[in-house]
Amino acid sequence: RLREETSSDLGVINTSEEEEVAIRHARILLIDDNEYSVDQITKVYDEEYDVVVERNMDEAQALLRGSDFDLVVISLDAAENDPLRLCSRIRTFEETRQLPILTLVDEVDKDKLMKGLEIGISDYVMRPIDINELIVRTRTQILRKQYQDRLRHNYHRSMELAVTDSLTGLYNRRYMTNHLEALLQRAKMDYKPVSVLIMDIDFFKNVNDTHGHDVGDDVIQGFASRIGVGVRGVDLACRYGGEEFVVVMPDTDLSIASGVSERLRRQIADQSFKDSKGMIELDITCSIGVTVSREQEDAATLLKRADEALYAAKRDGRNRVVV
Ligand code: GH3
Ligand code: MG
Ligand code: MG
Ligand code: MG
Repeated sequence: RLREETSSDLGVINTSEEEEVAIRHARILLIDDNEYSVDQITKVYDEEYDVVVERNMDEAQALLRGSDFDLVVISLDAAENDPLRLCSRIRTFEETRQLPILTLVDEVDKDKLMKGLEIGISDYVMRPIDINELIVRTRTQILRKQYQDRLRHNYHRSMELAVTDSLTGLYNRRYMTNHLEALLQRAKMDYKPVSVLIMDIDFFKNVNDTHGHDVGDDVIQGFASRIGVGVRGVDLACRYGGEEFVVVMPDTDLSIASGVSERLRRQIADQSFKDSKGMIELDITCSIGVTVSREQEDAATLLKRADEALYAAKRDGRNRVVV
């Protein structure tokens, strides 16, 4: 009950059934050079997990950095190698820092255990191994790891949602405005032109009215991905409103920006759009207003001037770029 409440507070939806499925697919790396114990452990693990056995510490380290394990089980009394050094490396490297480490340690080797705990091993099982204890401690570590993965995933997802538009995957208006504001601040110190273009699909209401809102959405998505392909990595494309888009181009003067605008306009006009079912083919055009920053200007003023240019492009007959 307590666990359930904690989970839902954090926005994590999980049923115990889902957890069971996840745990059964867990991947374990077992690092041990004692054949008897490898045998004993893999017999137990094989029923529930994907187990990879490695006897050599350097090989193990390479394996860990290259693939996605849920748990590493390390024997601290591996004879020829230095298991504690491996533990410490696992804790040092970014890719493996979060990986749980379960150690197997001889009852008489309290020293090694203490060092391991200092390095940050997650748990241990004493030799001679009590199988039931091994099963429970293994399971607990895997559940914790998978729970943390879900939290991390949800965190990244919510960060992404805060800055992007869900239909197109482009940045949202607020993020673009902040970004533009920051670029203009920088431009105050060492003057570099920032160009901005606003695009609006021509007669888009007709698309919705004739084919429905879903087809309209498909066109918006297709339109957005053509913008994404058409601009440089340093340029920032955003969905500004319904079927309006803004591209912010740092260190770009007006002649380059109008060139980019003209290329985008043609990329839209020259190739027809299809709906997601592939049933409908539509010829779409757009109008573009483009402008460049002036000294001491804020984002709102710059965007307003681009919008006025867009309005002029509409008034002059659409499917055109106005500077
Ligand atoms: P114009 O050439 O003057 O731009 O004509 P237009 O018909 O495109 O007019 P306007 O840009 O003012 O209107 C855009 C329409 O886009 C209005 C709205 O119903 C529709 N729209 C806005 N957001 C969405 C959306 O997310 N999905 C769909 N399908 N339609 C949208
Ligand atoms: Mg309009
Ligand atoms: Mg429009
Ligand atoms: Mg519009």
